[in-house]
Amino acid sequence: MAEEAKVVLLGSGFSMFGMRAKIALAEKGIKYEYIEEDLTNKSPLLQEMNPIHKKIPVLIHHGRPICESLIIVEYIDMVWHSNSPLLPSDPYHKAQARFWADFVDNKVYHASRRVWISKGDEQEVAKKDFLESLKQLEEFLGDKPYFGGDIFGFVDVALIPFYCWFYAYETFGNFKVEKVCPKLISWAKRCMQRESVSETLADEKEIKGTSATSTRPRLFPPKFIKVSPKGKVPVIKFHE
Ligand SMILES: N[C@@H](CCC(=O)N[C@@H](CS)C(=O)NCC(=O)O)C(=O)O
Repeated sequence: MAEEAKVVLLGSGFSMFGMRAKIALAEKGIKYEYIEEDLTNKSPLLQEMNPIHKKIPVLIHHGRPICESLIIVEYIDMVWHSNSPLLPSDPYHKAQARFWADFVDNKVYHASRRVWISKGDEQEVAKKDFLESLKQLEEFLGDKPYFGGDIFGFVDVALIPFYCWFYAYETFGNFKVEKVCPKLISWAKRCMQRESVSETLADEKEIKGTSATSTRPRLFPPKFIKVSPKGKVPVIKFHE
């Protein structure tokens, strides 16, 4: 592979956003170099490639950076469009998929983070918001196998990384997603049958373990910066 044509992904630990990019690359069968970032000591490469937000994931293709996980997934889908399409070609269905992926970021993620970092009454409100957002997604899913219909696609990629975080949210918030959203859990188990997903998602107990103590608000403490033994990525580098 010519140096400039190389595909490189900057990711970190248990990031659900990084997992989205990994799943999309795996769905397309793209070989890439994975670089694990220490977010407590960001590399010059990350700062150069994402000078605005300095966040992972960043996809580097032909030496050029693409930032923001949903934009990365869409880029991967456009560049490698001949196999496993993730976004529908129909403009209305495409707009709908983008709407729900945005909903995952703006509703599910924010509520889940509040479940994670808060306590008491604040956590009760966060739990309610989190479950309500999942319920709305479950209603959109309906009886379809995947959010877009019969084919695993964009909204599935956007949401499924959160599944490995459910156990931690449930433990800290003392609730069960399955009780409220059984169809959503069946959908998640269906997604887990795909190698792209099962090989990417982190171990739920390991995720919960990162937060058992006062480190909870720090999602990615240095000692947990490692590559999951399940992660089958072509090249792994660690920054010193
Ligand atoms: N909206 C961004 C969110 C990315 C994000 O929050 N990344 C976190 C890791 S999960 C990060 O890099 N945090 C470092 C920081 O905030 O300094 C996306 O979808 O890519």
